[in-house]
Amino acid sequence: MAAKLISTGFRHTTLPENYVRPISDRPRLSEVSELEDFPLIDLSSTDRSRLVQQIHQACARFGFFQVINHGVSKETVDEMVSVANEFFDMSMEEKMKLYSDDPTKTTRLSTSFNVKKEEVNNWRDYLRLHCHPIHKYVHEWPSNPPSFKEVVSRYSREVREVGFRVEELISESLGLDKDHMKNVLGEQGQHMAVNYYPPCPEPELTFGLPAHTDPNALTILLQDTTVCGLQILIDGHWFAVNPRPDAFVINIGDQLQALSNGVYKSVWHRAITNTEKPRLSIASFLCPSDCAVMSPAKPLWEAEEGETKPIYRDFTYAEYYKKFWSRNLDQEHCLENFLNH
Ligand SMILES: O=C(O)CCC(=O)C(=O)O
Repeated sequence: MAAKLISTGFRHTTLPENYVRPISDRPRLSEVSELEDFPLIDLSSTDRSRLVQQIHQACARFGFFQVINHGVSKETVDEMVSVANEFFDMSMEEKMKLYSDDPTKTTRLSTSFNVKKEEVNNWRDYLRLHCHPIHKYVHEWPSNPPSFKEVVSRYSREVREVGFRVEELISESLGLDKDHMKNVLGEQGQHMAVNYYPPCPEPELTFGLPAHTDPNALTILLQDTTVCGLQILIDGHWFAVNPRPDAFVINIGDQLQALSNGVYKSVWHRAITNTEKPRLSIASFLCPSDCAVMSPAKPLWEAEEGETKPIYRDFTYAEYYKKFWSRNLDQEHCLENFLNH
């Protein structure tokens, strides 16, 4: 069923039928808990070994953590949020110029997740942009609001640096050379999803985004500071990750799970909706270069007693990405298709 943009400003009083999930597949919001011990990592710390240890614990246990003092200025973050809100506030006519449901397009405004594949739609519109190398894509980006290109370029450059610093810490935390991940991932691509979840008349019946893992290497998420919505699955239970204004939420994607030979987890997460307020989130995805070969780091499996091969077979990121988008979002963990048999 072809879904349409929902960032129209129109307040629905009931949920349109194509968004209603079967009873077995609903958010069950009353069963979600607060996450008390969600890791908070201060990137300005000069105690490197403690930072590395904190990263290790967070990635092995949660696959998710928050970073503060990350180096992206408050001004840049605030301007990014403003420009994103202004974008979704534009007229339908203006927004439809960018609409596409073709996942191979490098700049597109779309809705739900993958409307060509899914049976039930999700209560989300999203602007998807490729951000690196910027000069290759910036001409495709929206020209309105007028400051869009300048603000998004600055934001994505600064976020990229945060990602690289975290990748170094991740490498070290696995006992690898600090440049290991950067070297394996090659010239990393960078995509952005600006997610907009309008108020939803019946949040118990649908998702903003259903449970999924991220197909890339590392995700850096800027959450709306006032509206909750992100939830992560830990030991079979859903927990809310409530926003902290000065923090990014960072999570391990499928590729870092593969490269760490499963030591670090690419954890299921989802976005839920609410009746009151629109919610904005901005996800920046660092992606391996298409031809980078994802090969679990040797020291992580060779050291295991009796292990003669890694959990995952070698694959290129291009192969993985194609597989990911050929599926529906909430199927099995995509990495299960790449196990070493
Ligand atoms: O909106 C959120 O908090 C989650 C976004 C997300 O998971 C995604 O864009 O892949």
